[in-house]
Amino acid sequence: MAEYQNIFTQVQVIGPAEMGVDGDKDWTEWRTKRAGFSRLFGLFGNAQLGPIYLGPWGVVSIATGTIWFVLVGLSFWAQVDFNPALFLRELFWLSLDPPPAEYGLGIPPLGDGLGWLIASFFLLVSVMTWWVRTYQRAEDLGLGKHVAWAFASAIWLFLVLGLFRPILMGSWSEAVPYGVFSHLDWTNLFSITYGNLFYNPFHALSIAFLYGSALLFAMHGATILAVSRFGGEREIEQIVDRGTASERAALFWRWTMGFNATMEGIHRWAWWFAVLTTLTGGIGILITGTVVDNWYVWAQDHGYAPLD
Ligand code: 07D
Ligand code: 07D
Repeated sequence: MAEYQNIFTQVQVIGPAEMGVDGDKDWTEWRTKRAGFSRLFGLFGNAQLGPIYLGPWGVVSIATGTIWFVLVGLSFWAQVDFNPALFLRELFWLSLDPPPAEYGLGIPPLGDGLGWLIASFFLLVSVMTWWVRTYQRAEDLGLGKHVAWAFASAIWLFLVLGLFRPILMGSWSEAVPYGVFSHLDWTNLFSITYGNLFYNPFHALSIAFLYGSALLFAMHGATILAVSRFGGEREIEQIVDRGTASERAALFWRWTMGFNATMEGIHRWAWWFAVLTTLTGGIGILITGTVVDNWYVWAQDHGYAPLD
């Protein structure tokens, strides 16, 4: 029996599948009936796959997400005249674009943005229903709604980019195209059009939280791995009955930088940094072109870009 287990030595117990708790509602009914095991998955996480809870919202989300994906794919196929070789070669450069500016918020003809509009509707439904799912699964398991609210922050940026800002600007043409490089070109053009996004303080905040998220994730991941030899990855035990692992982890940081987070608090730090990345980002995008037309000029007006 291995005493100290890590990713390579972990004992993968294969027994009868754990089918989860039975609920008083229709939980069991909406869960798939089977579960399998994968040794490979077991190296990275839990070896058991399934059962998965579908439910009405899940089914709607997967169905509309698939429709979005297929519509974008069909448009790509049509753009290469249904030639598989061209499709593969051009995949990253193909794009389903929003309608041109002259249609405003109106309905464009097919081939001139209608496909983008219809696909967007399905993507919107898919993302929103997946959010409902994160909320309801948490509710049914008696959890807090932290995952749902964090996801809502990402959805906020997504909605600003593809729905709120285009509506405020009066044109779907403002929205992001569906394509690998086309959406990067859009991002670049957005920055240039509005006078360099680096001078948008909310972009700066978003970057600070994004970098901060990576730093916190590295610090937390490293700390827990470093004390896992003392059982530190068993977070519940460490919270309820703080043992030597948690104690050492705290001391490590207090000795290196004078301050240490707590076992609970570190997760609040992580949650807020991640949530604030897209929250501040969404604010930055929403006010671009609607409130501020040129961030460089705005920075000059506010004394942090040189007057030429
Ligand atoms: C690792 C979780 C898994 C998710 C993955 C993404 C699709 C899209 C559809 C080809 C971290 C799945 C992708 C389903 C396929 C078609 C039509 C999350 C993980 C693996 N971007 N972006 C990417 C999206 C925006 C920017 C990659 C989506 C803004 C830059 C991927 C959205 C701006 C770079 C992608 C979105 C922007 C990327 C990897 C929506 C400003 C890169 C994403 C819905 C924020 C990177 C070629 C990743 C890249 C990249 C998807 C929005 C900028 C294709 C779904 C408009 C600068 N973006 N993006 O790993 O390699 O995320 O691009 O808002 O350098 Mg983007
Ligand atoms: C996009 C949230 C929505 C996604 C959702 C997911 C699916 C797929 C499929 C699971 C990412 C839906 C998922 C449908 C499911 C499967 C398989 C989150 C999203 C709901 N920037 N920039 C940011 C940096 C420049 C620009 C944020 C750095 C240039 C624009 C971030 C640099 C120009 C926008 C950031 C840099 C420019 C941003 C994104 C450096 C281009 C945005 C945060 C070092 C030349 C976005 C306020 C994020 C934003 C954004 C970083 C440079 C343009 C912090 C580090 C100057 C237009 N930039 N940027 O989490 O919020 O995105 O800006 O140069 O819109 Mg930037």
